[in-house]
Amino acid sequence: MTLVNDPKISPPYPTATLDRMRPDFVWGVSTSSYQIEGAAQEGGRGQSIWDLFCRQPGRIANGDTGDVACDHYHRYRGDVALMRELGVGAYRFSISWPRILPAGKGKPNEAGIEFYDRLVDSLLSAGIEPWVCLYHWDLPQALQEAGGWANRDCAGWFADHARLVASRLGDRVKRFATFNEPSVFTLFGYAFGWHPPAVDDAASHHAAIHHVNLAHGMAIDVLRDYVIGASLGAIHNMQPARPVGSTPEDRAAARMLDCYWNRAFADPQMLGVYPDAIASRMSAACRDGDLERIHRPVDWLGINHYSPVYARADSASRLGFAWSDAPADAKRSPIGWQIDPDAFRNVLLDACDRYGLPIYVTENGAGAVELADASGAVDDRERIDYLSAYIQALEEAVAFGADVRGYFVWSLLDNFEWGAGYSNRFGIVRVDYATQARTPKASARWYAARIAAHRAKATA
Ligand code: IFM
Repeated sequence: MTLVNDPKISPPYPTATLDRMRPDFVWGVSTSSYQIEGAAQEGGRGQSIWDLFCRQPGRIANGDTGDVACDHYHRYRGDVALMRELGVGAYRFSISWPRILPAGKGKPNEAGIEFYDRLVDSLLSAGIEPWVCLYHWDLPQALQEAGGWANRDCAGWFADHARLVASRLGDRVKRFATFNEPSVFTLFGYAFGWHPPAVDDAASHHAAIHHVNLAHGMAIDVLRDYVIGASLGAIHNMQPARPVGSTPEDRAAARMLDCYWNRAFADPQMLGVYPDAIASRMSAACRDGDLERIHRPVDWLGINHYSPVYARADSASRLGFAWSDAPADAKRSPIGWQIDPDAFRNVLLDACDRYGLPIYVTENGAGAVELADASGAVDDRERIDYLSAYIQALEEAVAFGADVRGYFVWSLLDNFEWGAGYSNRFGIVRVDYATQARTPKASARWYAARIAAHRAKATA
């Protein structure tokens, strides 16, 4: 029985009409290496900055680590079969840099590359297009010890990583993204101290931003050279940055958050300039010719979106803003994230106008602290409501002219949710971490039905 024909799909669930979506609209699911692979000490994998960070007391809820995660390294075949049942056309995953280059550079690890070889082959035989992201936050620890993203050399090491991936997978993979959410890992890692390398230093933070941008441009050039028929993009989280209060100071703070969160990467990568408000802060790291090396032609923009972000004024902040929770009266998901599909529609329209590129929504989803029934089933109606409202907003953006060509749910599986460990679940498929059993939730059945409905309309 396929998920779509399962009698447990019990309308009426709210739905978008899907009438406006292109016939070739891509429906997919996303994951990332450290969040699902596990096998942290197997197959010659080197350590990543997250392996060490998770071992620091108090960093991760319940002391969780990605050591085992969803054991996808061993269970990828079953996970691909699940995706096939969902009917997704695409799977976005990331390459663990330390799995294929244990020291970050130098000698490749064949066993690691073979894992991705097998994964790609298994996806292709299931009729699912692999979308590869080169970096989803798990920097090799050896490179961190050499300065990490604060070291300009890291851009070159990343380009070498891109070359290895392109030369080994580029005969079968055509969709590549450079980085996932660079503003998150630079702000959280180099300014707030919430993620590794857990520093708070203005010079390192701005250097990291610039070197990641440089790495993006260099990797795009490598991928173009090595992959025939490549379709290349970059993935940015884009969310409205709002003032939590109505004072001029809060409004100014929100403008600074907007620069760091939404534009510090997308603007130089796609427009060739840093936003005015931070341009002078970037000048120590930015050398002549760098902006041209960063601003390389890409084929699409990946947007990750969940909810608006908020700033408040803080005169002590070197960034010009302090991070804030959403206002108390905001409608929230079970993990406290604001639900505002209109904001999503507007982000898509704004990004389309600003960058003029086809857009793929590379992440969108809802976190929850969920319990399963005795059979492992989860009736995650709130997630269905969230996904439905956001897909509807996407369709509205398309109706207003946004060139949106695909949508990937975050996430296929419950997984390691960074500082929240395994306590926040984002999967449309439940993972029982004690047994590693996978059980599609109601949202998986709903998503499968949406995909099938669109396919039926597109081929009618
Ligand atoms: O789990 C993360 C993912 O790694 C990056 N985007 C947001 C997701 C949910 O927090």
